[in-house]
Amino acid sequence: MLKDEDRIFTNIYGMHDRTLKGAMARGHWDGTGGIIKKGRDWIIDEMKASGLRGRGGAGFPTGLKWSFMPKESDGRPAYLVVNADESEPGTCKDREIMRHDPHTLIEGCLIASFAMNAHTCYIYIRGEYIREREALQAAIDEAYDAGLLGKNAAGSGWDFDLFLHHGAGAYICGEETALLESLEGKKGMPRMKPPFPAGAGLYGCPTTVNNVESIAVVPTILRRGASWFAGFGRQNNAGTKLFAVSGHVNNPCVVEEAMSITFEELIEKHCGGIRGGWDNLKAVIPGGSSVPCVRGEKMKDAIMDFDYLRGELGSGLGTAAVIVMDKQTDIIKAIWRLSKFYKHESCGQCTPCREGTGWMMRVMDRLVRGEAEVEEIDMLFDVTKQVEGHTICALGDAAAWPIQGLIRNFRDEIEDRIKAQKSGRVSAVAAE
Ligand code: L3W
Ligand code: SF4
Repeated sequence: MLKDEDRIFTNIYGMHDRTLKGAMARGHWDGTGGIIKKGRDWIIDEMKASGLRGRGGAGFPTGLKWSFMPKESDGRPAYLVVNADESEPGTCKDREIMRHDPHTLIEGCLIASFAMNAHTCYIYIRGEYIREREALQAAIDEAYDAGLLGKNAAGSGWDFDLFLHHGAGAYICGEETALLESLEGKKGMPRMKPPFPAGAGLYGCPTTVNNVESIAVVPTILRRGASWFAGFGRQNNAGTKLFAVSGHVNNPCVVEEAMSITFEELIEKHCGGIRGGWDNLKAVIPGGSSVPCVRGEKMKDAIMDFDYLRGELGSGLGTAAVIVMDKQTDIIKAIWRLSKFYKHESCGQCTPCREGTGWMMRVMDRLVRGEAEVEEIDMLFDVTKQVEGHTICALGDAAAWPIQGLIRNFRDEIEDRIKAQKSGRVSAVAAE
């Protein structure tokens, strides 16, 4: 279990003073100007050596991403944009950072922006996060008043402005290019990539979009050293990580742990065990709603990191939003609900996603009630394959993968329900 002194987020439960005074007492903003004076190359090299992989779902190496930004200005301004549009079902970790530990994020914005030659950073925060934006704005105001932001920020010699922008409630604006469109005042519709934002992002200028957690861990990594951070987890899966555990555990929580902790340890140490005991575990979605579910019996010894969950279990760490479902769960209905979500949130600009999400949801709707033919299960799987990889952004994949996970892992349950319906034995759960 991670020791308290190795936790980056020292106020994740809001037990301490979140103001600048409290943050400084907990070690934030300590020597920030000095870190910046070590220079861009040093910062980016340290971030690469730390092994930090993006915490927003894709796990792309953060230092490498920063290195894509132009080293010298070509006349266009560069931007850092922080993706605080946390909307992935099950995901509620960035919320805790912003409302209880906002200075970790603000300090990270300054250092990361400097490393990428950006004098301006925007934090795009989910519209529904009203308390979080109040906390964050108050912290930004305090930082300006203390000279930590603005001209010669934190005595670094770097002029830096930080703006908080409120989203308006669309999940798709969490996709990085849709977010940039929205920030520019347009409809939040994803752009084709390439070009990646590092080449042409906000207002056509070099831009890096990073998740809140990815930026908030930067100051501590640079203060304590890349090798300290790289010492947690396994090779290629380094660091500490916020896990947001929800569903049928005795104590749902957000907790910072070492990457590569086993699922069993995570649940037993922090969540009070599975409701009804381990024999009652049915399924887990280990990384937010976009990754496939895994059968409970495969999860107990699972290593909670990018490579194990994808490589060994065909799922993913995603945002580390761990959704636990016990045997009382109607798993078909749970995945149907996700299908409905993705259909609702599709921006509609590409046909496989616009049409496919509706199509998949309607078949799922019938599967929940058992009112389908067994052959339709394969047909539905086929449709998910037509959507996957054929769309502009990852929402199409995100809609397809949960259904693929359901069919791979719980086909027997779907078939049983269809057979029960045909023989007039439909279960009370399914008929609700
Ligand atoms: C320059 C290249 N940049 C990649 C950059 C790219 C992006 C990052 C990762 O989706 C996933 C999605 C969700 N030159 C580059 C390059 N980049 N190649 O690296 O890119 P990518 O395409 O792998 O992923 P993405 O489009 O950022 C994120 C999944 O995460 N997810 C989480 C969703 C989370 C939320 C939330 O609420 N926080 O919505 C969960 O699984 O489905 O697959 O910056 O530009 N050659
Ligand atoms: Fe829009 Fe869906 Fe296409 Fe993404 S995949 S651009 S959400 S229609």
